[in-house]
Amino acid sequence: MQDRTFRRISVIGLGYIGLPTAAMFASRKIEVVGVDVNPRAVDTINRGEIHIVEPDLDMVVHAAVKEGYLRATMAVEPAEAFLIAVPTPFRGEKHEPDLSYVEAASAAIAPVLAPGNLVILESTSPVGATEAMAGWLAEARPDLTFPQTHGDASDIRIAHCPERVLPGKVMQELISNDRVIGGMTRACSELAVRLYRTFVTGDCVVASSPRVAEMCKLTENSFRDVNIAFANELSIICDKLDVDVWELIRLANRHPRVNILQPGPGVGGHCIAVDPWFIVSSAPDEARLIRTAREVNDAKPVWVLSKVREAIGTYLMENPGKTAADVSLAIYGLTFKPDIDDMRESPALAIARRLVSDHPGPVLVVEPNIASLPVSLQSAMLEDDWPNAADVHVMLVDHSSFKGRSRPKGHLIDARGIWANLKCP
Ligand code: SAJ
Repeated sequence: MQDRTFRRISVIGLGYIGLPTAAMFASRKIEVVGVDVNPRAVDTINRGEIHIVEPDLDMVVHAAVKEGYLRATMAVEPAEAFLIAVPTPFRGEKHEPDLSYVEAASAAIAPVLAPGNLVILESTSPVGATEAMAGWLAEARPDLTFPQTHGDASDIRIAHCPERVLPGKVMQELISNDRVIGGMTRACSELAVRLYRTFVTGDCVVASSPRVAEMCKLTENSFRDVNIAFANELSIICDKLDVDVWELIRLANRHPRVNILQPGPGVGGHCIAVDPWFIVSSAPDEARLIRTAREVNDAKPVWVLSKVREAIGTYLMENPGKTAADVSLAIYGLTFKPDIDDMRESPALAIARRLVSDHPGPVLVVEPNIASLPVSLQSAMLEDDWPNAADVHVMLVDHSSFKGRSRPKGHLIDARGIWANLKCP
């Protein structure tokens, strides 16, 4: 039988996490009101369409809107549960977390809060953010009681439940991943578990506090960042020592307790390149390894660029009489990882931008997942097919459609190891 505790759920922020989550609740026949400050997003969703790219999201949103379970608006309405899924970027040289969107969302929902309501912070947040949110809500609504002062007897329940889904697989992972739920009190956690149980088949694991849940999410992404940094550093060392890093990793990974990740042109996306900074900025003297990993990964695109320049120099030495303007470049991939169209914080895009602005010769970009080049690359040529010829080839993203292609002739910088030695000796 369906749990009727939540007749209406409000999701604040209809982006990469908020919209799929809203659609998921709505697919379980619960009324969902999505709130966003972007009128274009609101209109698009109300037409049953989506403004972001994520496999299978379009049909779930379409069905939910058509059946009347999901609608979007710019004004907050009363609900039994509020999920806040707004951006939490960092700002400044010290990478301080910017909680202004969470603060604005708190200010927006505070006027409509009523006793018995549940407020969940889903955005990836620095440790202490949920308590700060509880403080902002309490300040705005002195007529209500909150868990920080009234414990399990509070009018309002508050929890942190970080999203952990992988872009590209959001619709599966939302259902099947385990959820970490950090309520401010036991009653808060129990109500939050009840909410997620409406569609989550993974375990809903209760953390002893929101702080543990906040740190848990930051730790997961930092763990991955540190491991990718290890692979990226190894690739630079191996290049110097004339060792094939992909062969090396494949061999080392045959050890039962070694599992090295893959080097690449750097770390992109809006999560792994951001979240570790929340740990670093809260413990700058202690978080030495986490900071260094960020620096190693951020420096990788610069190293790839230096290898491209080196290859152009070698080509010119081999072809006396030619100038840099005669050298054609082919760049393979712009997205932040394979088989998506998302270019946010993409190291491949950063490398391409720099090459297009600095290189005087022709630049081809092969990117099958986009229809047109971003404005910053307008002087390049977009190819969705394999180019016939180029003097220097720069492989940046291992899209499935690139694999199995024969190694292009000419100089090659293969940042993804597509054409690495695949056979074990
Ligand atoms: N990358 C490598 N080498 C690897 C693996 C990844 O260079 O071996 C690069 C990718 O090319 C990409 C970047 O790292 O540029 C990040 O890609 P990703 O697939 O590792 O992760 P995201 O950013 O798409 O999603 C991560 C996930 N976190 C973890 O796997 C610990 C996801 O579960 C989180 O929900 C998401 O961050 C988030 O929203 O925080």
